[in-house]
Amino acid sequence: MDKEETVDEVVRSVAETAPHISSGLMHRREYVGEQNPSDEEVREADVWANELLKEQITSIEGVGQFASEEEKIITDCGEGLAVAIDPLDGSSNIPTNNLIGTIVGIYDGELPCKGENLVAAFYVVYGPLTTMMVALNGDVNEYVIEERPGDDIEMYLVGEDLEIEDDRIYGFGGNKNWTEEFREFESEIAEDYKLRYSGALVGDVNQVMHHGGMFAYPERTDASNGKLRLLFECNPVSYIVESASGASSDGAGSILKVEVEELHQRVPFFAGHTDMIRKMENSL
Ligand code: AHM
Ligand code: MG
Repeated sequence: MDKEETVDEVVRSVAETAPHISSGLMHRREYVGEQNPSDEEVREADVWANELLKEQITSIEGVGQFASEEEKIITDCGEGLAVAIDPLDGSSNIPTNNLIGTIVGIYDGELPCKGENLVAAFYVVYGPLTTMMVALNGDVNEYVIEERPGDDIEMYLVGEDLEIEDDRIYGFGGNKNWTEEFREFESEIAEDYKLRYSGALVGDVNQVMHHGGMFAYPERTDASNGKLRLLFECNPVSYIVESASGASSDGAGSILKVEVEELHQRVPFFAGHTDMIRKMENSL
């Protein structure tokens, strides 16, 4: 299986799994009493979605490595591309039935490696509809995933070659522990833009993809690298945003250029309209 076929197969298999994840949430909303490698409480849904996706992805012939936000170590599964996932992003939104998602990065390189090695990235949003935003070969397309009778799925193209052109909204996380500098930057932004923050990266970035604007989870006074994980969240989202003519940043430059020291490393994260990201880099 060549690289292109492998990427298509990963996209297809996650799309096929998505309706099951969405419908299986109902009985898997509680905490299991364990913590993930980032020391966060895990819900049954996190574990279950990870198992489902891992089984699908590692069985694809052209996939050689699999890593997950929910697993300490990398799984070797043959020769080929490396896939890193956040199986359920925003899982604190599960009890309130707000948005959650799945984030996937497909790297042509040995994990852990830089975002520059990404060859494709996508996320699923489990909302009133299940949608998928796919960045591949410089284009970003959005699909609605619909389950057909008999377990088949259909991917309807609903947005083609998306570009972040507007700058209408902003959503910044971690506000209890912002630095003074970031607080000042936020007050300037708040004068001109409308606040939208959901607590799920996929939901907030999806709004930026549609309405234009900027997402941030910056350094916190109690956590200098913020909260979000480079390999599983920031790299794939940055690849999508940059493919849509937007920009990503760790405060100094593109997230995709950030050196990797460890699999579960966190990084201050900014992504969205290029002018807003440059303004942030000049202000902080
Ligand atoms: P998760 O993958 O464990 O759900 O954590 C990541 C989430 C992101 O989706 C979101 O941007 C952030 O955590 C929200 O954090 P907070 O609850 O501090 O606003
Ligand atoms: Mg996440």
